[in-house]
Amino acid sequence: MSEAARHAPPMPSSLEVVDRNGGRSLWGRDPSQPLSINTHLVRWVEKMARLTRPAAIHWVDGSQQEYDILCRQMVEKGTFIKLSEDLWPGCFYARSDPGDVARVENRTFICSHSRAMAGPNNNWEDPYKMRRELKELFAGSMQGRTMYVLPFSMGPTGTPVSQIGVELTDSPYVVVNMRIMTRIGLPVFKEIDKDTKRVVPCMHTVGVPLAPGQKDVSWPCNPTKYIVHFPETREIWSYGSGYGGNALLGKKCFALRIASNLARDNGWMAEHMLILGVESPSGEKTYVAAAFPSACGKTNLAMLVPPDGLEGWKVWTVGDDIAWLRPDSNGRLRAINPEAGFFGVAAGTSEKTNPNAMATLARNTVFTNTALTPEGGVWWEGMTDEPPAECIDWRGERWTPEIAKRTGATASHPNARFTAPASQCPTIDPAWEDPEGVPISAIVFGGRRATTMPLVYQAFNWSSGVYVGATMGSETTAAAAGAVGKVRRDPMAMLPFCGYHMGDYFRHWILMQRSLSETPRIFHVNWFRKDENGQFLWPGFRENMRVLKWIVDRARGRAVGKETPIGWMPHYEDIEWKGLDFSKERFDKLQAFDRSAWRAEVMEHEELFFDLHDRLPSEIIYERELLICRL
Ligand code: O2Y
Ligand code: MN
Repeated sequence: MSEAARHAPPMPSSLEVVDRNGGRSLWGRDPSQPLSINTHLVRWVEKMARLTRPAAIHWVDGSQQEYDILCRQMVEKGTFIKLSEDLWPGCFYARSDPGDVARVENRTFICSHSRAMAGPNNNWEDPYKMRRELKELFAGSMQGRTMYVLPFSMGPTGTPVSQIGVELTDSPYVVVNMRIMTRIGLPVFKEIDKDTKRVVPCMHTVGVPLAPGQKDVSWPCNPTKYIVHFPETREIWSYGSGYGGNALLGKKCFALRIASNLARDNGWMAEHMLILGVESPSGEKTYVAAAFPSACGKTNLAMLVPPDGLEGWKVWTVGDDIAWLRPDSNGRLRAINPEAGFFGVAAGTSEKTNPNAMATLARNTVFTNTALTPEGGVWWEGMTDEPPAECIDWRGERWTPEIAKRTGATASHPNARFTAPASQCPTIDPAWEDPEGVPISAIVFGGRRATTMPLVYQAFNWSSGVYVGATMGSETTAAAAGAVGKVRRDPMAMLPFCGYHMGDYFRHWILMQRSLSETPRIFHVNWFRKDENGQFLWPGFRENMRVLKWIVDRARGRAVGKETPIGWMPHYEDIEWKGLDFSKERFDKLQAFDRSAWRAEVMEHEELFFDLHDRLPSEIIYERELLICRL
């Protein structure tokens, strides 16, 4: 227990707690009064308040009025800066602590009963030992702060597909961001009161208790961080960070790590995938789910604008990061996006690369760790061709292009983010909140590969497709010193997010076929293949629509392909080239199947499977053998 917590006065019961920022008059109600009649919830809140000893408890109703007051309070405290209402209506800017800028994978734990269940892909700790550690850390951790009781629904509230959590957090930044990213407040309490669904308890503290009279900082956080999941009891405990996936517990912690466990046990899938709908000129809609590791343009693909030459085609956005997929009563795989907002990477987002994202984030958005312009706007690298003459960088220092040239400092942090409502996306699919989900015809895996991987190929069948996903990899960029060009395996882009043993996860994928009357077709794409001079062979961005069209046509059984040892590939004439001058010679380079490179590739797969060997499904081993034979 911290020194400050040891000397804190005894915690009053929740009913005695008053809101010191104005109480009833400010909020139009007494926020310390429980908004749920669920006694389990009320008792848990009381128990956690006794542990963390907050100065006040605030039950979150999720209203616009409450959101506005929290934002105003954060402006007063210096956590938020209100952006120019003329330029960025309804938008706020936050600058994090420089030591709290991204997910902390080495501090992320899966505390299943046995180490084997977490697998070599996760950091494991004995759950009893971890609980003792967490109890110590959380004791008195919210002293001097308000504990927000934040109910949230992943998936549309009150629908059979949704999952409910309650996050107890001492961060108003988390409450405001979660209101954009998930569905929160009174309708969720109503669901909890029905007592029909198990609620996932999520504990979160920034880990900076305030002694009486102690002045707060604008971004409190603790250098010690713990992001802990208990898969069997479906609990999340997060300590020390206020940033992104570490603190917005509905996202990676719940919707992927805990949900992957729920999904395995209940016959569905929780995946790190975007979902998009491709509409043909005749109005036919085909939905595709796609998994890519970070920095491969997932948000851009989800919001793609078809290029000149493909007039009449349209891409609709269902989600940009997470998909929950389940078979319907006819055995068709359907997907929902469990989120309600985008927590997108700012860097590189522009009118050119993603006009739909720019329109989405133009209002009612929270920007974190971008640069702040003198006009009260935001800027980030890649947003415009010309940088601003000067601005304040993400560390709060004066920044000019000259300073950047001299010192190499970027104005925004590479992981700077926008938190924006999905409903504001111009291409949001009319069915994006349909609890039935959208029918998935194709699943796409992809990575960043300079060599070996063609632009696109289709796996032969479900189990060979699972092998393609299981072995997918991406090259590390120059940002990772000493490791440039090294292929890092990231099965299904789930390595940091699978809440159990990766071998069991592959088995779950293989077994899902049994619940499907027709499996989605599985593809692999690579937008990043380079020629012998190190130049990208494919223009990417909007032109990716040409590849999507072939995928859709294949999934609908009407496009031709040629058989190769790795799968089906398009001929030159199978791709729609209208509006793009792209030679057959260049296409052949892009699609080239290099037998010796593939032999080396398949040898590298062995590395991935080495750690997983005792729980690898036999189908994966057979698929590898078959691939080797074909090579
Ligand atoms: O917590 C962070 O630093 C962001 S991580 C993130 C955010 C949105 C979507 N995907 C990711 C990711 O790491 O895959
Ligand atoms: Mn992601």
